[in-house]
Amino acid sequence: MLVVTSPDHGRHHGSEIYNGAVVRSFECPERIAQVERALRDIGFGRFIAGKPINPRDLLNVHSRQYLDFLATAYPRWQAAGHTGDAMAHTWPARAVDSRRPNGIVGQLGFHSFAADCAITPNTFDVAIAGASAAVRAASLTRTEGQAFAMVRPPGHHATRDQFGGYCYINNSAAAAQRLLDDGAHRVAVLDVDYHHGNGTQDIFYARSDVVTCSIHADPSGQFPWFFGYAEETGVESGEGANLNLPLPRGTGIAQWRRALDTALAFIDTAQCDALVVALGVDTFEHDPISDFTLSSADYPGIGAAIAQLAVPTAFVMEGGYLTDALGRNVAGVLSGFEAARTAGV
Ligand code: OKP
Ligand code: ZN
Repeated sequence: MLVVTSPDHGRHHGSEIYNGAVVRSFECPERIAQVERALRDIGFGRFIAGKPINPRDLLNVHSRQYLDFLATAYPRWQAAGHTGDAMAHTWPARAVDSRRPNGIVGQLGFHSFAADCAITPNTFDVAIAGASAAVRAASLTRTEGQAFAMVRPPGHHATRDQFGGYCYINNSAAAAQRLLDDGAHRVAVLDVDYHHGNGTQDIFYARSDVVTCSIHADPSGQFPWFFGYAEETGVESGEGANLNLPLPRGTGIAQWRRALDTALAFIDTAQCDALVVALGVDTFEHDPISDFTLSSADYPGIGAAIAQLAVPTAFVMEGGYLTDALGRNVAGVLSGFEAARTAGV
């Protein structure tokens, strides 16, 4: 499988509020270093770097105002006399029609929804490079059949105009849109990360040309708290094109696999001719911020099941925070997928 990299990802490492203190984020450069090591150890894939992205690929999934904000937020933060990472501390909570303030601190709140997502000097460049790799992986599925975008920071929580949950640019959404623009008739995004893919849901919520499906922890007890419930099914022409499969605390592989079967049947029924897998492995039993109980031995079977859809497939890296196991678990999904594909089953 082709592995598309974002070589300078290590230039971004944010901070987050955790147990009442600001700490370095769980979403760290070592994550991708581990994935790369695990893939190289088993001789998996051919590595190529992402290419600079066409701005169109970003404007399809994010507003220009948001992209301009992200691009200038750090210098504006500094110019306003602040130091350290740019972080919001006030949000337009429950105010649907909030005005957009002028000041940098107010705009940080306007364009974000969580205190886990700081902007560092290089955050914008690194987030864009990740999206570039995701879009390139999507394009290459036309000739390759499948590809993996080995990127960070993740993207599935980023909405059209808000960052949060370690995500700034929605890499999986940009990949899905690229597949459409390359000629797919309908694209599915299957989000297997432990957390609900609220950003991807948001971006395509009123559309039927991208079908979104997320298997995740019940948001009544887990981030992103306010999205991810089963009754969120889409609006307007997107009605019925979003499927949320929330699962309880402690979910293990048997229950998780039943949800995957439901997801795959939903995608199959929608007659999608291309697929993006938002690949988080924070469903792992020892993940430090999650509470599902999947084991490393479970991941190859997940990849093999996804291969049954038999459509061009772009895998895009999302979460997974036990760095020591991240590589093994990602390699498990990808090699399970590839083995099933090669066997043609
Ligand atoms: C991103 B992805 C604050 C806790 C907030 C947010 C989790 C984001 C997960 N310290 N944690 O879906 O893996
Ligand atoms: Zn996650």
